Amino acid sequence: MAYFPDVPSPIPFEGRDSKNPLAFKWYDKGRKVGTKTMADHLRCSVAYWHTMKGSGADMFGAPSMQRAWSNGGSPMDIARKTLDATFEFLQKLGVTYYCFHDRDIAPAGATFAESCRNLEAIAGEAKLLQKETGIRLLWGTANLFGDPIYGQGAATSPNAAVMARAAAQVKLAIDVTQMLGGENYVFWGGREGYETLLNTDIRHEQDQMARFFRMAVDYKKQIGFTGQFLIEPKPAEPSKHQYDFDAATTLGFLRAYGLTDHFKLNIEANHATLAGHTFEHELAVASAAGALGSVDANRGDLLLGWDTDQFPTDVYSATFAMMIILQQGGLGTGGLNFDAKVRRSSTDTLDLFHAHIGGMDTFARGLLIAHEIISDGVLAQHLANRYASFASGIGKDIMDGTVGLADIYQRERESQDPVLTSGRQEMLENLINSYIR
Ligand code: XLS
Ligand code: CA
Ligand code: CA
Repeated sequence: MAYFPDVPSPIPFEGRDSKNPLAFKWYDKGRKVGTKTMADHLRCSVAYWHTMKGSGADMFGAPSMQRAWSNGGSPMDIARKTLDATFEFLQKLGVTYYCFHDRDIAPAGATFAESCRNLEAIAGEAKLLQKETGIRLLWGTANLFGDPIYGQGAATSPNAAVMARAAAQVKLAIDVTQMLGGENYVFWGGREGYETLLNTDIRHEQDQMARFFRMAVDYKKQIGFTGQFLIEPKPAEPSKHQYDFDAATTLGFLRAYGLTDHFKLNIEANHATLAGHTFEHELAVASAAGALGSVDANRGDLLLGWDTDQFPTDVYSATFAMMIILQQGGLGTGGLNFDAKVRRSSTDTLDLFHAHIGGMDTFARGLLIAHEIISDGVLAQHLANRYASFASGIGKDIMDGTVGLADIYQRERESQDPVLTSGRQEMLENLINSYIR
């Protein structure tokens, strides 16, 4: 315990009136909400890349954060220190899960073989720390976007040698995830897209992507990996057009290639807004398809058009998210991964705690409100009434497939006009607000 000496272990819960910045106001891990504890509902997770590896650097400026674990010694020494700092951070925060990319936890070597050895070595040490602390891996993934070889795509590279390298990298990342008991494995295709049609064969690239996923599915079966595969949609950035644009596009792709049974989606709030959707829209589309697997809990900025990956603070948005999650009976093996980074000007390690406390409190509050709304059943009642006309008569006949256009035409010619009923949007919005107190 060396990197966060000023932080209590674990961060206490002090309740809504506390003014202590190093205490939870809403997140009370053992508190029962319905049949599960808050910790079991939310399954919070820390993102290794932002929290432990983030430096504050941006396109206009050098790193702004000096982390004690990021300096001194060889790249492998630094990787070991970072791993120690991670487990200290997780224990002090009182969070059970973390997520990583292969290149977050272990440095790339001079050759691919050396990169693989580095990863195997650090993963072995992570396993010991997990055992010691009870901390678990929510998901692992491979970084298929940082290395310049992936500049024109990884699975969808026009160069077969690059696609093969990406496949090899994913194979080891899945092995390591399995070895660490990872509960999911994520595919995020930041470079799986294109910049210009002048050099791109979309059909070929989509066939490649499907083949890549199929090989992963086969491999998963081969080694008996029981974690859930997740695809994380994002419309753009770094690619101009990304093939996994949003939930609906990704589901369509999986259906087209017969892959639906093997994947669920990891929905990120900021990616939803970049796609021109709300966070809850993406969650609802995934959930309606039975494919909402996990969540990257963060937010964008209304006024900035890129992936700012900020910590979530919007109780309203968290309430909507938790309503969808509760209605589908939870996230299963998934969780809320805070794929979020502190701002460049938040330069202290304490800021990392404040940020996660805020995110966890926001979702804890969203959970409590959503649970109350659902338990009261008012919204459900309204929804049932709104579609009630399909329970009998022509509505039932249409949905049962017992009538077609000609039958309906005969009937409608002699019928009275439909009676309009109000959608009651404002009343429902007020109702939601009445629960946020
Ligand atoms: C980037 C993505 C990435 C994935 C994991 O925008 O959010 O961090 O979550 O590769
Ligand atoms: Ca993400
Ligand atoms: Ca993101």
